Amino acid sequence: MTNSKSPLIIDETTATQYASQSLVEQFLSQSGGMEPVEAPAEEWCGELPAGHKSGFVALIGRPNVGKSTLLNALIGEKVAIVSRKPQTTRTRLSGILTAPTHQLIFIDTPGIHKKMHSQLNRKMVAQAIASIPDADVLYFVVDVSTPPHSEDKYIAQLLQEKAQARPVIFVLNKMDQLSMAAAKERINSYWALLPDYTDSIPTSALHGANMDVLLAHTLERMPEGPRYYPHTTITDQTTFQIISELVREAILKRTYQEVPHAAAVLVEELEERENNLPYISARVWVERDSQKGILIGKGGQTLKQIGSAARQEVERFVGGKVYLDLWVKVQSEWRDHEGRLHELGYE
Ligand SMILES: Nc1nc2c(ncn2[C@@H]2O[C@H](COP(=O)(O)OP(=O)(O)O)[C@@H](O)[C@H]2O)c(=O)[nH]1
Ligand SMILES: [Mg+2]
Repeated sequence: MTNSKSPLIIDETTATQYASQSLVEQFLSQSGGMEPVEAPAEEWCGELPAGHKSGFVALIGRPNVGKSTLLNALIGEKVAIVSRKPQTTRTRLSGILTAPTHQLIFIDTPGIHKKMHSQLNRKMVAQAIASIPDADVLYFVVDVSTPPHSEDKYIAQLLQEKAQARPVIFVLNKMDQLSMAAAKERINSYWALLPDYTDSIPTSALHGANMDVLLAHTLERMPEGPRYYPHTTITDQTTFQIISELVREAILKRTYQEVPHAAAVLVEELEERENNLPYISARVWVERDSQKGILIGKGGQTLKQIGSAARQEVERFVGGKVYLDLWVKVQSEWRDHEGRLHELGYE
């Protein structure tokens, strides 16, 4: 598909506005380079106000600290998938927050960790590290529900080396899991990792707590600048990529051990059928026959559950009914195969 590269455009309010426009129409209009049909509200027209600020914020941290949850909470839309499993996020992706006076582009990154077994792992960590010098502000996201981990130390060192003059904000996440009694000592132990941090904000991304404070502190450190994206764009991911990720999320939530890490999803088809229902066909790759067996389950039960959960998420995202077909295919060693990684969009 050549036209699967256009960024996802979303209406001002919520994804439910998709209800008025089918997934396919929207997809085709994007790929044709057409402007959104509705005229923008007055506040989005004309010149930017004096002092308009904009810039990039990179979310850096070890796996599972809540970076993707934080991104979704900041944007107010689900643009990144989340799971309890480490290494859920495989690529660098953006969430774009536009207001009349500013535009912040948040870059969610794969977690930085040291066990890099596969080519995919190496690419994931390289992407996270590469986003450091591109950012105007860095969030060092940590999970205060546990003491600092050796990987937190490693990231602090990386930030010290690569952040240069860029402000680093400590995001002390999962505060909802920390008792008052333990808080002082715990937070001090994180601050000690990077003594020259610029700012520090306690958050609970899961509950959306302190997002406004974090945003205000971030804006203070943003330079004046243009609006880089139209105000309707909330992520750089394409519709195809988001659907693949939603399917992968359903897999991550229902499989264990090596299966989640061995699974990749490729949306192969998206078309309108006679009954007006968008038809989506996605192929799930695993690395071994045994994993295929686990994914399909007894009498096809597991795949059925995954398909049903994924379909509901996709329907929520597009704001209407869809037909989702999943196919499982064994692609041995795809995580170490350059061509296959490319096909999946893992650059
Ligand atoms: N209790 C609690 N859990 C959180 C919070 N933020 C994220 N989580 C959970 O932590 C897990 C990992 O989150 P995720 O955003 O995928 O982490 P990432 O790997 O850093 O992107 C998920 O189960 C989230 O629901 C938080 O503030 N409090
Ligand atoms: Mg993530």
